[in-house]
Amino acid sequence: MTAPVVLLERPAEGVALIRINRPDARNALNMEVRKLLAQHLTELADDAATRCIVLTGNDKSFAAGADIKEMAGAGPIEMIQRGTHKLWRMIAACPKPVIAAINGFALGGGCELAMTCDIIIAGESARFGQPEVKIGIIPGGGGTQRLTRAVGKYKAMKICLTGELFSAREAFDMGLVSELVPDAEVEKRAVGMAQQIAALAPLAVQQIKEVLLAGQDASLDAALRLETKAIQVLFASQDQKEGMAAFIEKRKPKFQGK
Ligand code: CO8
Repeated sequence: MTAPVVLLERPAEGVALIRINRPDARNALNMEVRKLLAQHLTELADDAATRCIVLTGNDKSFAAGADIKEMAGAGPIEMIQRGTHKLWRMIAACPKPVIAAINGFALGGGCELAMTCDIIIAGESARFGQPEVKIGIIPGGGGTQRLTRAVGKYKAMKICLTGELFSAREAFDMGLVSELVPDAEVEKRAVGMAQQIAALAPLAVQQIKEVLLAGQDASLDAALRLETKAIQVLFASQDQKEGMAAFIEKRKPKFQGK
């Protein structure tokens, strides 16, 4: 029996780890991988025991992009019928924080997948890029838009128009990577950070993700109103009462997501 192309693990309390597992294809994202990623993230969104998610690959590759062999002969109607765009949306719609833990290649759809995550932790030897232009297409998983929002027009244009790969250090310097760590530490650091987030108030954590993402594409005034409503609503939560009481009583809070 062949191993599943996506594995689900539980490395710590409150933390789920999704591992892309196609080492022979540098973790290229075929339809099966994408469907499983969408399925796991949708299920984890409804799983009360999961408060933070880590998405990772292996030591050689996070993901080397969409599976070129699977799409080389496809026509436009088949590309529509495959519904890849819907799967991307399902992956990006996860309301819980997702941390990308990246070793090796994060190219094309792999870089785009990382950019649907909320925090990116990369090993020092990781390589990023949007090389689609070199095979006659363009980034199609959100790369032209998310990359521009992350690093600005002039860096995004250079990356997408030349297709050149760039280092984890460069990615960190331009704001695409949240934290740069030694290669061997990537997964441990990502799980540690996920544990830290998992111990915090889940409703507040999810509101931060929602407001931050929705606010990016709204006017400052509308975005600030969203933020105001979100903080006001959180005053209805038990976790707000618990968090503030614990501070005043000088003890550790116990958050329940209520
Ligand atoms: N697709 C399919 N197979 C791949 C891919 C890929 N993206 N990447 C690597 N592989 C396979 C290779 O074909 C090879 O298979 P085999 O052993 O059968 O020959 C195996 O993985 C190992 O690859 P290499 O021998 O090339 O390994 P190297 O370590 O020398 O190089 C690289 C690794 C640099 C990652 C190299 O393989 C490479 O350049 N890969 C392609 C990268 C790329 O162009 N990615 C962009 C793809 S397009 C895309 O992502 C568009 C996304 C949007 C889709 C939205 C649709 C609507």
